[in-house]
Amino acid sequence: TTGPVFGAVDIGASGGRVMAGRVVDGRVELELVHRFGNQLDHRGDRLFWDFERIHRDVIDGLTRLAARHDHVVSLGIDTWAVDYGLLDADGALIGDPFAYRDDRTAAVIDDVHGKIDFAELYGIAGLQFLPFNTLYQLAAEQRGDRWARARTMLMLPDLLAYRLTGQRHAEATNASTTGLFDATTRDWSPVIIERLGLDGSLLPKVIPSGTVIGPLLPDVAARTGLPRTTVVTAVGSHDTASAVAGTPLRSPAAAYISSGTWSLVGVELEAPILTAESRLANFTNEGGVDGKVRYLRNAGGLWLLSECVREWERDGEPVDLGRLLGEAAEVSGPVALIDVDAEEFIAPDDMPRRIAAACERTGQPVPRTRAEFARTICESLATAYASIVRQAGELSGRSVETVHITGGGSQNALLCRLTEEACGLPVIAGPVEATAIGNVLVQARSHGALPGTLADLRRAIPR
Ligand code: ADP
Ligand code: LRH
Repeated sequence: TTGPVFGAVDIGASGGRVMAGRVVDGRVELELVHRFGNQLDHRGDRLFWDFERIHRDVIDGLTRLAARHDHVVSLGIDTWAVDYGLLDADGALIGDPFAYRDDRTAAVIDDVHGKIDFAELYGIAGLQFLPFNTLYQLAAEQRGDRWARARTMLMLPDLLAYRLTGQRHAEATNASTTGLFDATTRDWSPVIIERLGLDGSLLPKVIPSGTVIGPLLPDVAARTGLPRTTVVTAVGSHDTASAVAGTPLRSPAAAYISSGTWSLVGVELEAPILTAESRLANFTNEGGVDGKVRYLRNAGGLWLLSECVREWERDGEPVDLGRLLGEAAEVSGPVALIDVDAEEFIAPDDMPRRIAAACERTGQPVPRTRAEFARTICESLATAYASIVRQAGELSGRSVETVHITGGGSQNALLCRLTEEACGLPVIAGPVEATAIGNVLVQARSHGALPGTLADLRRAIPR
């Protein structure tokens, strides 16, 4: 091929991909180069990510990318938020990163709020309460055995970038999910850091998305076959930041739903909303590409379904998701609704039983067939989507007119239809790969292949 190629490494909780992106006639074209599974690693009572496995998959993907394309100019990396690795004084990773579904933070949340109460935290960081936000995870680390050796904290995309380039930075969109970040100044919050008794030197310098981090380390270039001149460019390294950048929002009246393991539902703003009303609605102000604010709610997502499927497949045949959803669409009669946000659904394992128990407890018909479970999940997600879209409009003073669904959930026709009905607004489905597209858009602009503002970039999103 000719023309610059941008490699997008996009890793979600349920799987990762390495894609080759190019700009052809002003539009991004994506080619899947490598896809790999991702899953929680249970070790005793604890949940981890097997970082070396993820790293190997990234290297494999980059090796395939190099075999297919000569002109790889840049790489961008995004992953899910909130999780991190700790480096020791020699720059070595101290053990595997904990996975955010690990419940060890339950013991420290009150303690954290005793040092800085939630209202004050919200006024600075503007984050919705989630028990796994990085600040609670670090508070648990402070009681653990790795803390004494920890010198640097790197969020997962920054940790991968460090492995590829040797450079340590904190990309802003993902730093904004830690709870240690000031949503207004867009830098680490000295107040929160001090109150939590953290050493500020743990946190690397913040850089905005679009910044060139540096060239590949010579051994990474040699191992993958990528040119020594290939650089890593910071993208919206929080996957949801890239997903929102890669959503064809045409006006302030457009809301988005990034629907995957989680559902991220909201609107894009110019400035954070840090009011008590917003706090009580548990809306988050995460940092977006180009200084935008992703004003959204993190709600439960297709994890509910993928965990049911995992359970059913455990001692049976593989489940055909398309067929299951087709049968779910045919279910007639009353359908039970669950609270997709309930903390009881955060942990892995035994999901059908937990869903059935929630239906029983609330006096609703208990799903019996797999199709009924799938229907309950899709109806419950659609109901949550509609209520959050409405709230996002109210809290931000916008009248929402259209709703975009991106990510894996945009392939779920039942979910899209139910969402349209529940919102009473037109739903535009896709792109499925909004995240990888957003990743490529930011790189392409940094390297002169696309011009201008975020609105300009969005015109390059494939139809
Ligand atoms: P993440 O980035 O959080 O890992 P994805 O955006 O890749 O998640 O979405 C994964 C989810 O998308 C799956 O759990 C599944 O429910 C849904 N999905 C993926 N492919 C399809 C499909 N062909 N039809 C319906 N749903 C799908
Ligand atoms: C989606 C996501 C979401 C976070 C969650 C931990 O992949 O990054 O934005 O809230 O994972």
